[in-house]
Amino acid sequence: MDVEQIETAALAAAAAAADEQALDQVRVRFLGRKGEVTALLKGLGRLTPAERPAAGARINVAKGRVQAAIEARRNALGEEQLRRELASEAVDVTLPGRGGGGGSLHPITQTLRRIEEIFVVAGYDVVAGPEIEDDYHNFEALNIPAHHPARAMHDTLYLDNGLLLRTHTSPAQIRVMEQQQPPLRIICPGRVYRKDDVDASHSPMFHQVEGLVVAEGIAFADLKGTVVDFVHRFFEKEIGVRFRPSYFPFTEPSAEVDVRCVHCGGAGCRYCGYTGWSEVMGCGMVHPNVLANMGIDTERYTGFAFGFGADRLAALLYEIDDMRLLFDNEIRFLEQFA
Ligand code: 2NL
Repeated sequence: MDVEQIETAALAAAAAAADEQALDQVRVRFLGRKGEVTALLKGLGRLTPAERPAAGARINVAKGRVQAAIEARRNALGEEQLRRELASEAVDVTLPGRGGGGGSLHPITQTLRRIEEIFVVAGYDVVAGPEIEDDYHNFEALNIPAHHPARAMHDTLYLDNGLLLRTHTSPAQIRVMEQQQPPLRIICPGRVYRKDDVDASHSPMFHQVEGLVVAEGIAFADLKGTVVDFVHRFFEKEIGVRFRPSYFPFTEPSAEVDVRCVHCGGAGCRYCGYTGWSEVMGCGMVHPNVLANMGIDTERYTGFAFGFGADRLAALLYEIDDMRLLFDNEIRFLEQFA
């Protein structure tokens, strides 16, 4: 075979190589140690000195063309491979997102916000206080002296340093009265702690909201109107409300407030103990001793106060029959309040 034929065959073979491996075989066949172009170069020795320069030059041109053709094919194969990879890994940025993953507020947080909204619209300030309290603010100032039987109602959690975890949010309201003279109109939501074992209706930590109004001429009628209006706004219906006489050391007179059972509507069921009513809060006229402890003139000012568990209210609103669900953070439960 002459150089022309070998060059033509080599260029055709290089162009036809389907992959790197085939291309390398082409290189070995023509340019390898025993390759066809190499053989032509070796054959130069058999020519006369006169023939040799022209033939050698021609073979070297052919060798250069074959090398260039192989190199060009290698580049083309590489580009094809890159294009295939890019196509297979292509991301369609115009596709809609997978969505989901958005969080939502815990039902207790939603309930607290709902309660705050109702009172803020009515002109109340929302105040907070420390969860670690001293005996004075949690008990003494609230007309609960040491050894008073009412302290037993409170199953207090004490710290080693003599301080305690507040059993209600009243101490935060005491701290406001220490700083501010009447008229006062505040609510105090927050965590409170009791030495209770966990069951369907008890938790050692729960959320309380207390309210306090102190001004001239405040009467029990104001308390009743405020409580009934709040309950109707909270449940978004004119649910039945009743007041029962009760006792708290920090209010006189005192009352407990029941609403018509949300489960049976008053017919009686296991949730309301077959009474048709659910207890939702305690309240009363602020005891004059409490006002006097704060240096408030009890001849001029009177006040009312109330307190309720926000977790209990959330359970009634959402018809949750076991409060443990509110503290377990089971995602399938929480998703229902998204
Ligand atoms: C309940 C009862 C109540 C109060 C809380 C209060 C606060 C001050 C003065 C007087 Cl600073 N009273 N708070 C009054 C009556 C009842 O809570 O059963 N809570 C879960």
